Amino acid sequence: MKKTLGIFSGLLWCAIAVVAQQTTPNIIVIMSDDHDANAISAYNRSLIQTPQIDRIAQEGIQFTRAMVGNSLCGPSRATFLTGLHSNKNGFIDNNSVFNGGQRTLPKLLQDIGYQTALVGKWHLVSKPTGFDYWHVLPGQGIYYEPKMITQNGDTVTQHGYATNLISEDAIRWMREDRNPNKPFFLMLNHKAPHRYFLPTLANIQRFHTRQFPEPPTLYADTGNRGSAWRLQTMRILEHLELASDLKVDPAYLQDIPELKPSAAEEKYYNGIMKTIPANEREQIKKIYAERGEIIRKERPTGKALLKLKYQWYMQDYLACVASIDENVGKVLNYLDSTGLAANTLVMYTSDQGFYLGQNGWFDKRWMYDVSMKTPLLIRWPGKISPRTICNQLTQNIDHAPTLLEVAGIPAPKDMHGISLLPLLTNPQYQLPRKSVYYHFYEFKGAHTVLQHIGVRTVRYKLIYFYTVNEWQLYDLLNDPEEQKNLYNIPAFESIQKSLQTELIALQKQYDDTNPAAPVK
Ligand code: SGN
Ligand code: CA
Repeated sequence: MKKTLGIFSGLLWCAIAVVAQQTTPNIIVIMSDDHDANAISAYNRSLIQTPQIDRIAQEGIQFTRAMVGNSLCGPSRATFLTGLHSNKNGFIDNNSVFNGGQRTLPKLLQDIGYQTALVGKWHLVSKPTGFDYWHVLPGQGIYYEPKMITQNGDTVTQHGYATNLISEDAIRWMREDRNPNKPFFLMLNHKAPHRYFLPTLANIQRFHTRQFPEPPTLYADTGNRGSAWRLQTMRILEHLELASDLKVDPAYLQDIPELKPSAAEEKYYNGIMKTIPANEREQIKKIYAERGEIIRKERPTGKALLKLKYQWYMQDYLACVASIDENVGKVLNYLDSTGLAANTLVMYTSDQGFYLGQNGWFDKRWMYDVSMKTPLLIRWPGKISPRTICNQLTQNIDHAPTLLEVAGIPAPKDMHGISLLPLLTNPQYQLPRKSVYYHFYEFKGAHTVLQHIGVRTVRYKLIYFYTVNEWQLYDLLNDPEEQKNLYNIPAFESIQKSLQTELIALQKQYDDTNPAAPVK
């Protein structure tokens, strides 16, 4: 009798194990680089249609207040992997090296039986750890004929266009290499639409004749808003380069002293053009020659030049986004055609937001919503109701805890984020959070945005540029563009005080001792 019971309980455990295995969801995270939410039609229909990315929103949940804690590539990715703000995971700016020995999301998933894979942008300098398979771009990577680092340390040139290659490699891995008896976690990280925006021929053909609405602050005067605004170098007019960024052949610019590209820029232009396959290169150059002809004919300066540069920037950036959208479609179709879709959570996000002309800028870094906000869409059939919209404050520290709970294990208590799992299955659920914290460190280097910390609630934002002792306070309800600094305006005194108290509390909570003393 005892023996029979033993066999019976053994069988029962096997059965439970099989069911558990079948129901443990696969997880795919598609993370693009510098993809602003306004360039996704689920968020804003005025710039581009992205029907494939929109499918994730239509069949799942769309977050409208998804924030990052440090709006820069490496720091954002390090936070994604660790569930920790930069001060605790150690990757504070793009000059950092990721400590791959630390606890990460993929390692914790491996521990519970997941097979893990990473394809595309990595940008954390040290070799990836915690992934059973990885195949990554060195540094920023390039669009055409990108080099990729393989797991045995070789750097191999791939033939084709990075956005396609990365998706195709991810699909190949799912089809050929993964163990079908294990759940999987796949990170599919695009280089696009990061600078220097280089679209496919088909997509620049679609976009080069389009004109896009100008943001109301495109021509704003940015010289009179304090030290940080004065010191930034992210103006489309002066810092977005005609030859390298906008592919105007340097031959058109040689005779115009104020527009003549530097030797480095010219070299970069020649280098990227060479990467495009010869048969497409001539057609692409022909399209870009239109820009050169306009420059030669009109010799635009000031506002007229900014007007042109903005349109050309949008054409190229959005054409790069169009390739991402096509490739999201390929991944979703693969999941549908194999039946994997039913048990696979798909997340679409970016490493941060991106300026698309607001304040006359490109790039990110600031705690202003344009760059602090990132797109976040999640589809999980049978668990998340279609067309769910969430306006609650979330942050990229939440991703690791959320995905661990999705996989069935509690998040470690010392992760900074909060699991969004209860919210995914019940949109009425209120997250236990009234504010999010921000700390940007990288002043030296590209775009020179001063270091700052701050706190954002649903309604207000307080920012402290601590190296120059300057504060800003915004009412996001009445001033969503963050144009009117309310700091030290008597009517906002009590709000200011309570946000300062909240900022100190967050510094303590996350043990962020830089600046060493809590502010004020
Ligand atoms: C490079 C870019 C910058 C960009 C940073 C960080 N310049 O330095 O424009 O802000 O990367 O981007 S480039 O001339 O090399 O393109 S991030 O997304 O990797 O953080
Ligand atoms: Ca980025």
